[in-house]
Amino acid sequence: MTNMYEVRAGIALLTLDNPPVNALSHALRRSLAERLARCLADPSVRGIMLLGTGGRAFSAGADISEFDSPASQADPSLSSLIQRIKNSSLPVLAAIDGHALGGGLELALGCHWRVASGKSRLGLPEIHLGLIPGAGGTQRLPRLIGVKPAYEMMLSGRPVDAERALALGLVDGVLEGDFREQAIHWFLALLDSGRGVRPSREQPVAEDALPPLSDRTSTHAAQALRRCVEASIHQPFDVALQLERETFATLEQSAQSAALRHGFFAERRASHLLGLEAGTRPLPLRQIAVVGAGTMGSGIAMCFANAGFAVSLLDVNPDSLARGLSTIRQTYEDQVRKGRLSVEAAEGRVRQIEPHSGFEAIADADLVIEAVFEELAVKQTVFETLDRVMKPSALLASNTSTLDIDSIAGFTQRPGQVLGLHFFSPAPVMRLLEIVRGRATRDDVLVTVLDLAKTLGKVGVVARSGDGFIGNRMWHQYLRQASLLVEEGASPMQVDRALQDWGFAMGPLRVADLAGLDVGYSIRQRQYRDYPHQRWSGWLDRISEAGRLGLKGGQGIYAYPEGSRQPAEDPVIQALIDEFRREHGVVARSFSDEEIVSRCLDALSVEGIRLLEEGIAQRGSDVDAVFLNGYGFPRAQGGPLFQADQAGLPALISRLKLRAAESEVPFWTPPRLLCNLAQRGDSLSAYEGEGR
Ligand code: 3H9
Repeated sequence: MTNMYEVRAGIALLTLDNPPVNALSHALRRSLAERLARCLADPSVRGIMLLGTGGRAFSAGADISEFDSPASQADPSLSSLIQRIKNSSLPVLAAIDGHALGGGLELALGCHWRVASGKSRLGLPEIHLGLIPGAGGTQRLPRLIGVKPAYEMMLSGRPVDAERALALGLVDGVLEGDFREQAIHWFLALLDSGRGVRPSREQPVAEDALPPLSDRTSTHAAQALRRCVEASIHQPFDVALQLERETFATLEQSAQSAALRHGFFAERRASHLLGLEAGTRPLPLRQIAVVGAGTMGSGIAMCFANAGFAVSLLDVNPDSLARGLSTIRQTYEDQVRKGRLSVEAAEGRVRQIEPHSGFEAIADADLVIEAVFEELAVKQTVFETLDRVMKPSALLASNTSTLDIDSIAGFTQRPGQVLGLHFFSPAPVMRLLEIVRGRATRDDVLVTVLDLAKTLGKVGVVARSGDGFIGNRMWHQYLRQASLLVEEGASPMQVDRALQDWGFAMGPLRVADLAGLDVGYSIRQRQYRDYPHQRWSGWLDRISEAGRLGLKGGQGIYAYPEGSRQPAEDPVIQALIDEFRREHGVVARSFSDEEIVSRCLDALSVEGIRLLEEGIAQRGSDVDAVFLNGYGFPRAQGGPLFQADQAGLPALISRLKLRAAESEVPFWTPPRLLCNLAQRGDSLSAYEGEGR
């Protein structure tokens, strides 16, 4: 950080210089306070302008990594820095070029004037971290833009663009061209017109009724936010500000906020490859091709079109290609109908997807993603063809969810450029992208696709090749426990409800129905061969063998009366389960919801730890990022390994030993890595492997 201080035509430029996003760390706050004091003592200064460096961000807010540490409160706190700005005898302008978020926007709200460049985004997203704005935002924003819009902006956490900010009165001007020069110009004109210091707290708050919180939005943080905004109407400014400060401090200590902050950093950490050689640069990706126009291939093509790429969609079968294109068109039309996309944007996206039926047409693509039938022999034909046809520098990716990437790489003469890109269904919606690294995959290739994941708005997580990679391997253990719990006495509905009440988007047995029982059945038949020591409960297989396919067939573990997507308990299935228990001499017992949740979570943790031991996952937080973004794990619980840390590793070890004594050795045997970490007092979610 440089201590930049520059005076231009009587305007002191105080630069927020803490790359990459100018988080308001203690060092930056102190440096700003020192420079502010210097300005106020400098007779040549008429006005003070705060601006960010680099054009990426004014500031992304408080330094989240400082939370829970003394640095977050160290003098000057953000609130006291804002107070000094407010009390400044010289007018202060916030010149926003890029993101002004959280404490970054609160800092700007504390300035007397605000201007923004056209590309700026302004918001108070603290709610996504289980927090409320804690440096005056809940009081100053309602005063500036009105109670209702301010409340809605803070409750949704969604930033607004510069144009909207101007319409709301959040900024005083939107400037184009050379932003810094324009901002100086704007400020000088303001000062020359005789205007200057303008405290927002003196403006009254208009009374406005707040809309009620729905079940979905009613979190601790949302309730706290509502109380603070109500205080902005009914309480004096200082009293309400004190309430905000105390509420923020309580929320900062909450388990929910700790979990959400863990999720935030887990997703970002995942984008860094461990053991990377310095100077490794991403390769240019301009032209993209997708092979296979089925559900996955079409969905992947849409991901690229949505992110502004032109993409070739290839299918050698003209009927499949036509079907794929028709699905794509239909999906965009649905989005237009729901008001999510304009007609022009939808048409533009369809045009960005260019259909082809011959490989030669895609030979110049920089990256090709294969999404054909999940069988090694079929992949072999495609990869041999791609290797022959594609330009030598092209990267070849497979969307396989089960097959060995090294075998696929072996079909080519360029194994360093072969990798897995495992999109989840529906591809345009699901945020997770598992990036599967073969033994030979080059680091620059991985860095390239990690960057690509960000461009596509996905969370990319690197996994080594291995059965089920990270996510599906853990998922199968989780589903296996769900099936065993039913065998032992719980009902499918109880298992699903217990996990849903705990926060999962959907219970595992409902997901099995949604994914198709035939899919799970065929995976299990292979797993019985590959892992003979592992016991699944056979009732699930019997349902498939009875011809029930799950949701798509209208009946599976549940019944779906008259095409409904809502599962209903089916007496036929209860009878099938009872029969299965009788045959196997199982006396059904009752389970508490806590027992169900604890056992399913332990299964996820133990398998996640094994993935770390085997080096398939790079770090503990990657495992959490996978489950948060691909499997409906509740964000407010932070991820399976974060949960294990919260409950304490010694407690987990004791539970696993009990489970092993009661039933399955070696599945429940505590992994060595877990014992070592527990002994050292280290945590699972902060564990990092060795990289390469
Ligand atoms: C707050 O302000 C509380 C106050 O109300 C009260 C205080 C008293 N802190 O996302 P990216 C890092 S709460 C620390 O990949 P992008 C991030 O980890 C805060 N670090 O870039 C990453 O590190 P690395 C309210 C932060 O361009 C790097 O910056 N603010 C912070 O895709 C690049 O980030 C928010 O919730 C931070 N605040 O997106 C905003 N922000 O390079 C949180 C980022 O090591 N931030 N980093 O992986 C964001 O939403 C996005 O980062 C942003 C840029 C949109 C700004």
